[in-house]
Amino acid sequence: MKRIWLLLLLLAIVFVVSGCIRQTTTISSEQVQPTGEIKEFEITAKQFSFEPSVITVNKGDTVKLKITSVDVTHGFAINEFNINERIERGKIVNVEFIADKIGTFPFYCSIVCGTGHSGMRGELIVK
Ligand SMILES: [Cu+2]
Repeated sequence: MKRIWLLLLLLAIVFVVSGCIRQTTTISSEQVQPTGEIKEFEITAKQFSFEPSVITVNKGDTVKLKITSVDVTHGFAINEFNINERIERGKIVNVEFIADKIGTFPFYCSIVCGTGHSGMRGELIVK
């Protein structure tokens, strides 16, 4: 009887893990046609959030981010676009990339900045 529960638990874990993986799966095509559109966003990092926390663009857009911190040093990272910047207080960091994949990509603070650090995240949505 115990074995069955163990098996069910294992199945549940596999299910949850595969669900997490699917969330970050991206649809990409080899040929990306740039739309020629430039989407600019000013992002403010502070303990413990990004403002705005959701950025929406279209596939092929050139995305320009101007990121600043108003308190301590933060990080800004989007794994799928190989972005990982150090955002020091009061300095503007410019990030530019082409949104060449469709999907929802988490961005997050990559430098430990205090107790709420792990919750400091947002989303880049590419349609
Ligand atoms: Cu942080």
